[in-house]
Amino acid sequence: MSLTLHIGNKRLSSWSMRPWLALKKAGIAFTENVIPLDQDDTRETLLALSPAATVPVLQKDDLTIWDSLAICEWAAEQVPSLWPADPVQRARARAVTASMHSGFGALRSTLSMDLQRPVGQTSVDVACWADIERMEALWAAAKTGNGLYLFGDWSIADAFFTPVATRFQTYDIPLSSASRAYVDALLADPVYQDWRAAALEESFNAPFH
Ligand SMILES: N[C@@H](CCC(=O)N[C@@H](CS)C(=O)NCC(=O)O)C(=O)O
Repeated sequence: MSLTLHIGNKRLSSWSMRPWLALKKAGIAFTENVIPLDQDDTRETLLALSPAATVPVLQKDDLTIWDSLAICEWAAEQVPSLWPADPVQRARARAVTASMHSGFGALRSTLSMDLQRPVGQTSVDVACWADIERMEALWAAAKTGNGLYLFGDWSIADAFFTPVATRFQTYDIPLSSASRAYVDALLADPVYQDWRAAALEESFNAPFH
């Protein structure tokens, strides 16, 4: 049955990127539909898909799933290796993912994702610096083993932090060497590189983002 992932502008929509990466990594075939944000008809289009009126939205037959984390959980039901196999590591991966999903508001609003923005610093207030420090502490506490990713093989946790990696790069945020290595690994990933290449090609005007 056909599966469609509705997403926002690849340049800007960090929430859309997360399930897109997870579905690609899982090898789940889907059609993508980009809904340009901030257009006159954007809200109407989003409301026709779900009451949340946000992207991402996954549609499969009569099933509609909105919310990035819910979509990733659906994908992990099809392909369990999207989470670590070990139950303790899986619980930890879910905890850090949930922390990202529900928090880090200062970081998200100050360092908004913009894959077309030239690299360069911006003014960062105390709340945002606190989030950056908390993010690095979270990564350090979560890191398991010597691999590139947080929990050994790539997992949904890494999907949730890939947009953060783009922000740290775009805004030239100074990081510990361990955080820098993690950021570099996420940004070198070929699946993320596919997303980025499409983002660089976009020409939508999104005045409120
Ligand atoms: N908690 C939601 C947040 C989704 C969200 O806020 N998406 C933004 C785009 S990144 C959106 O659709 N905003 C509506 C709009 O801009 O009209 C999720 O995880 O999917």
